[in-house]
Amino acid sequence: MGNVLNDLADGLLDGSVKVVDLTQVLGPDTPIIHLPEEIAVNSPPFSMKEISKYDDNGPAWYWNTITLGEHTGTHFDAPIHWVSGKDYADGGCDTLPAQNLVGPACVIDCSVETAADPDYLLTADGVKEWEAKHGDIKAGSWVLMRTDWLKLVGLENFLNADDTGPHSPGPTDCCINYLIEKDVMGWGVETVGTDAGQAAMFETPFPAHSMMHGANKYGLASLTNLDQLPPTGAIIIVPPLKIENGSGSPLRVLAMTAA
Ligand code: 23J
Ligand code: MN
Repeated sequence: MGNVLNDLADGLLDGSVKVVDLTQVLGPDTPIIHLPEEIAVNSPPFSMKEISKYDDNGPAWYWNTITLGEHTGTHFDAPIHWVSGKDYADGGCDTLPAQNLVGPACVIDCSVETAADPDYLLTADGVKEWEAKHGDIKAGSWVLMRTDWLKLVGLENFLNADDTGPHSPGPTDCCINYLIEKDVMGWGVETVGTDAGQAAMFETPFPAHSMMHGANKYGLASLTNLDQLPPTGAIIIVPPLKIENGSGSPLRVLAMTAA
């Protein structure tokens, strides 16, 4: 135990521990969730305005002002994002415990199912099947749903919406209930939000949001490159910006894996 960080340091230096970037590029083309205008105000897209670029506005420096919603691109959902989690004193971006922001990842590969059906839903039985192969999910783990979504549909079709609404994969309410029973730390996906595209119409609407945040647990959305992670063994690092009373934040998500 005393040598665990020394071993990690050696692994990082000799390349036997690989760092994988699970983050999408954040820019004007970053897909944003679109909510029905009758029920909700939508988030603005990302935008960037130059302050100076080694010019009259700042001779030796380049910097920009950015405008974006908290839930833009690869981002973290804090418990206070949802009404069910609003009263957790440690449920905001500035109050959640740092210890919760680095941990093991269980990666459930749903890429084949999603390629066959963009509305694919991972069930509790699907999670149990994964556990039968890869071992029980430990309390405090992050559970990540691999769908290869960006590779499958591209940035232009990321929301995959038609006149029946968005079509993208996600969890069932029973799946989320099972993960809460397992006392996971959080739930991450490669789609625009932690719930399926059709989740507004579920019997329990938005289960990943309502139930996970109701249990003081976290979400990660618009992850990418989950195909580069093993089913178990990776460690993810997921600290949101320390926004005062923040409901979530874009972040850089890094994973450490054995090369
Ligand atoms: C607000 C309302 C509904 C949803 C969302 C945000 C997200 O997906 C999000 O980014 O948290 S479903
Ligand atoms: Mn969000």
